[in-house]
Amino acid sequence: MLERLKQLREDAKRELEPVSDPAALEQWRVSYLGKRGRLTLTLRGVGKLPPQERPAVGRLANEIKTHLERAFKERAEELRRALLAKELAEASIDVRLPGRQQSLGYLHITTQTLREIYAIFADMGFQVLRSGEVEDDLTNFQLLNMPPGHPARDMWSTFYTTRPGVLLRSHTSPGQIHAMRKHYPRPIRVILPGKCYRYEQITTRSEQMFFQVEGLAVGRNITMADLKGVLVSFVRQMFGSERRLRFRPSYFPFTEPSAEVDIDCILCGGEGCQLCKHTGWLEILGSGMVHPTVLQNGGYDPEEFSGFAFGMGVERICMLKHGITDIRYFYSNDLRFLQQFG
Ligand code: 2NL
Repeated sequence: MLERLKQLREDAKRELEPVSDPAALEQWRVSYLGKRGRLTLTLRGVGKLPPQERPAVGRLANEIKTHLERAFKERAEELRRALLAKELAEASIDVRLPGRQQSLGYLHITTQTLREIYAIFADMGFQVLRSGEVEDDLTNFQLLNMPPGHPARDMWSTFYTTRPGVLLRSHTSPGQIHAMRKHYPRPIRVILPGKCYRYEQITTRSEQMFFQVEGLAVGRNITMADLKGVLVSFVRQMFGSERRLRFRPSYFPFTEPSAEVDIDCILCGGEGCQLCKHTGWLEILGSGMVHPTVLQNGGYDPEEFSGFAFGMGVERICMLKHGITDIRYFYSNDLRFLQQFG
């Protein structure tokens, strides 16, 4: 029996020698150490030996078992390393190749337009001011000369929150009230950009969220000539130095008098086309002299101070400038649109 075991050990050693792949190694393991392997069967037979032979045979068999198990583990590890080395050698990285080009990000077309507007007004002494998108009824409407029930409130379909009197601002004008209350009694020259919200039918011309930029100047001896000068300068820098402007009487509750500003159509130059609906003019912003009641609500005495204000839709300005025909492109995240401005 001892001889057979020693023979088994020699056989196992010899057969393991040429094993060079995981499948052959597994086969070797099964044939010696598996359930029906040679060593396993031998160990099972120990019980049938005469009692005096059992200890020596058992000891040797266990020794061989430990030995073969260790040999198996070592060879498995050797094979794993050899395979890894082979893979590394074959799939080596060529460090001399150029890296993959990283694409740089760019600003959204709305942000680019906003920054153009800031730059033009900054040259005329206007500071950028920001205020919250959530407002109260008092600041969004009442202080802007629209008491509860005022018909002008129907110009905007406002989003109200579940908290009474708290709403999403329907225009940037409430920010101007904050500006006046903060800066009184100093003169003011600010522009106020930001998101506004209106519960409206979504069409090619209107989204429920859009950007406005409002401007406000308050001081002594400010007249409508100042309003005109500032707006003519802005429009010509934004749309070209040859632009003609038309100030058309209009109505806003917070200005008196009020005017809407048109430019001669940038497509047809005033001849009449689809863009200008054959009028020759494009409406680009609303403006006026700050209503005395609104000045007073901001803390300024209308007998001593006067001011002008204006407001424009940023996407509309951008659409006219770039010939964009549908406002829904702005925020639907279609890269085919956005990348044109990258
Ligand atoms: C438009 C017209 C406008 C104003 C906004 C304003 C603000 C204060 C006082 C007076 Cl605190 N006016 N803002 C004035 C005239 C027109 O916006 O069509 N915007 C898109």
